[in-house]
Amino acid sequence: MTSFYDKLNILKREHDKLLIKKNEPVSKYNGLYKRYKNPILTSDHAPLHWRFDFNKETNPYLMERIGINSVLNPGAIKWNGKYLLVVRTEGVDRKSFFAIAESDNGIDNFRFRDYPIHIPEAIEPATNIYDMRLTHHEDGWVYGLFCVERLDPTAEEGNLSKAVASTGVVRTKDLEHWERLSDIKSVHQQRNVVLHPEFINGKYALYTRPQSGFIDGGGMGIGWSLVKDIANAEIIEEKIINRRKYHTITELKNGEGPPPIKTEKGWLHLAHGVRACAAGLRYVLYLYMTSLSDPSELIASPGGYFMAPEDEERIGDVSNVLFSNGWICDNDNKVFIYYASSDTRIHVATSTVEQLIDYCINTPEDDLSSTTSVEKIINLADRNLKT
Ligand code: BGC
Ligand code: BMA
Repeated sequence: MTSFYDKLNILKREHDKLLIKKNEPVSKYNGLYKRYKNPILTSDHAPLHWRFDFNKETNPYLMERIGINSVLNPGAIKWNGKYLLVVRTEGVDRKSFFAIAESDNGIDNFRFRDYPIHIPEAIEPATNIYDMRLTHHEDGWVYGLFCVERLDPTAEEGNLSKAVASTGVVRTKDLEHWERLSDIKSVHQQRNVVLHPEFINGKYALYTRPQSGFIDGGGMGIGWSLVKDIANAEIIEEKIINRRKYHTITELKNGEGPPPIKTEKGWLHLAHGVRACAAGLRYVLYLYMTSLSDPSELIASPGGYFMAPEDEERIGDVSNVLFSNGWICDNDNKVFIYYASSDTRIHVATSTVEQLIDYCINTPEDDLSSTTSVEKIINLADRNLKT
């Protein structure tokens, strides 16, 4: 029989092999981005020392004591030359927490730090926290805005699914020590709140997602709100800057992804759109641009999705979902898009600022009918066939 220590050595060897596995782009071409073959992080990447008790006396069968269910929806930032992700890590108990994983090249060899992050609790403790957006703000701090979820205190007895989503805020100067600020106050439910990286008229600017209920709640789309004090932020006025529409990819919900990238042509935004169908909710990623002089003014709105779940991405805990709240733009304008598939694992796709702008400006808009959609194809076919 294999001894405890032999089993432990095999476990560690297999884990090391997984962590150093090389990644490569897939060959399928669309000119917009390159997907990579392997997920960059899965639950198997979680450190063994978070999961197994390595002591033969207390764990004679070398059992996994604490299981990790999934890794998903990371915030992203380039930090000291590394591609750093703040990963939503979910245990088998369905509780999410944050953990940093880093890589030198942004496409493989991601490795979790030794300990997950211990986020200081808010005055009103939460049941679950998830989906952090990292913003390196011009005030010098790195902020993390994340969803804070609690059972709705007004839920009738026995209804254990009625929840309230609000936004928690932390900040750090070193990605090691996190200071918790007040949760953002709002009369609405607020998931997917993102801090804009620059001051606007001396104020902090937030992308919001006002809803009256936890899942649908009829919010009209991605909002924009200015707040004076980020340590005690309150969303008072909201303007909808990216509207949901009937029979589009955003019919049921949409939400800002990571903080937008500043380019010469405007702010480049990555967001998710959701529609409901017989199989459940389908989440896809889309892009849009807003003006440099007024980041709340929409200037480009390419129709349809930019990325949707493909092949094995379609399957997981919450199937048919792509979600992204992290991307990194390098000095040479290469963009690393980090996204999770089906709430289960994390992938990377790469593109460039130039390609993404070209995509935003030259992709036809959604003119909201089959007739207008087919006309665009006929026009393009005409131009290609008659020249
Ligand atoms: C889950 C999230 C999900 C939200 C809305 C939460 O309980 O943790 O992943 O986005 O519900 O479905
Ligand atoms: C949401 C998000 C994500 C998740 C998605 C699909 O509303 O906030 O956490 O990826 O649902 O379950």
